[in-house]
Amino acid sequence: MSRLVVVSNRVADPRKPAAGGLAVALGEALQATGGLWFGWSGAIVEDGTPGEGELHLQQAGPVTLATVDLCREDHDTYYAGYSNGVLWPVFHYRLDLADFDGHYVDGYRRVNQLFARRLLPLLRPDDIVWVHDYHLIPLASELRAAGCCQRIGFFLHIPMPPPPIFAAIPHHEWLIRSLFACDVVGFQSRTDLGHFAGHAIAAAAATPVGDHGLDAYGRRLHAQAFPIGIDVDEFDRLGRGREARETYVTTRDEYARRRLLIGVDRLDYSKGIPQRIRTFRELLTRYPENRNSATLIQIASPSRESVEAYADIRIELERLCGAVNGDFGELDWMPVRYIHRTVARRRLPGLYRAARVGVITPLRDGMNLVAKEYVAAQQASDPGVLVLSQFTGAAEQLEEALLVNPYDTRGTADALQQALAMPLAERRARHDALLRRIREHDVHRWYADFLGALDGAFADQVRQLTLERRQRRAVAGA
Ligand code: ADQ
Repeated sequence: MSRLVVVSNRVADPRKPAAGGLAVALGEALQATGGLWFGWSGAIVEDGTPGEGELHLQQAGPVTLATVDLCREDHDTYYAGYSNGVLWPVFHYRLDLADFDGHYVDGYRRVNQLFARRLLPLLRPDDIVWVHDYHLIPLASELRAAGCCQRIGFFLHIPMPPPPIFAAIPHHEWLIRSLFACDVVGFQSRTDLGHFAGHAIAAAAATPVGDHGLDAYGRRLHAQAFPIGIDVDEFDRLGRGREARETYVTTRDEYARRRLLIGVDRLDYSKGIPQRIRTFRELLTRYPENRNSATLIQIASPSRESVEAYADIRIELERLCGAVNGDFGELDWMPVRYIHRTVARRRLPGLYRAARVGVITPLRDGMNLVAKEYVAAQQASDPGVLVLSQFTGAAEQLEEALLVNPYDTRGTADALQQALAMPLAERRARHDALLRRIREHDVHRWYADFLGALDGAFADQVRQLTLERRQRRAVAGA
């Protein structure tokens, strides 16, 4: 049968729990088909040659992990420069933070060519290739140029900006043309899909065909929204585990006299963390009954520290948290607990469950899986309330959350107050509806729908094989 080949900037061993939900879920399809996962090894060779990098092959059970090293010049231009200094800010609508340095794009193209050169000899004729995210937009066209005929899909995990913002990228036409080398292109939301189609029609004279087709550059592309989800059952299992239960009990006991609000993010300017701290300050100012009571735990894991904009946000955040704690804190109450660290995945459900309010307020986010994890971790009998930014992909699905505009400090503070005061019956009704949607659109459905669009027969085989594997695991565990 066909084999799934996943290509992404970084590669994870799907057998390791620390790999996270997406790796575990993709790992399921990879393991079922004896697949291949290809990407950067994470190693930077200081004096290496641009466009060159050693290939490493490693077996992780039935899955082959194939990784390539990058030299310093390629890392700084492809990864830090073009991917995270141009594409990430522009795709999150932040033209002000983009650094359009002309030579970044050369490194970006060079590394995509390197990946195509290293990957092509590993491919079998009936492989299904699934490329992930903004680092690898030109990969399909580089593969085609080198003679690749296999089916290729591409999924964009981050937002697709509106056409006028996208057109500010000097190489926007090349990026769109590259995507037309794929068979299927997937987006997180209908909004993102609309932006892509709008740009393809306006700038590349693409013609819409049927529900999902776009014709341009002599090819037909299937473009569709495939909202990503979480593995609800895996998250349930984590939540019942010892570490999650311990974390829940410790946190609940320590804050027994307080009401907890929680934010969990990578420390990234797109996540709106400084705005969140200002909103929390507004809550304490406008609703003084929360003083000496409401406590915001903000976990922000270190991220992309070699990119300048990320160092700036860290300083801003420390200043803001220090000011709130200085102005409002008491000897026995610190309003904001800011933790600049990654929390072990096994502990996350316990932390979410202990918090009365999940504050997920990015300025812009492709989906945001933390919002879904927060809902999945709640106790159905006494659930917390999700306050969610209207600018996330998740907001298109999670209508029963309290949807907010994170730029509107006052309006968001009012929503936090509403969440803290919400009666049990309303909390239950909202949680019940949210959980149903999260279950319905879980990560299994996401990859099954995407693979189905790419190759229906292959998707059916994967479904059958993963079902059999799950049944075998259940029998072995019983
Ligand atoms: P991210 O921007 O990384 O991903 P998100 O979806 O919020 O964002 O989180 C992904 C995972 O990281 C979640 O499982 C979460 O638990 C974990 N995580 C985040 N912060 C953490 C922390 N401080 N400690 C421990 N774990 C943490 C990109 C896009 C998103 C999109 C995802 C998936 O930017 O919009 O939802 O890909 O497509």
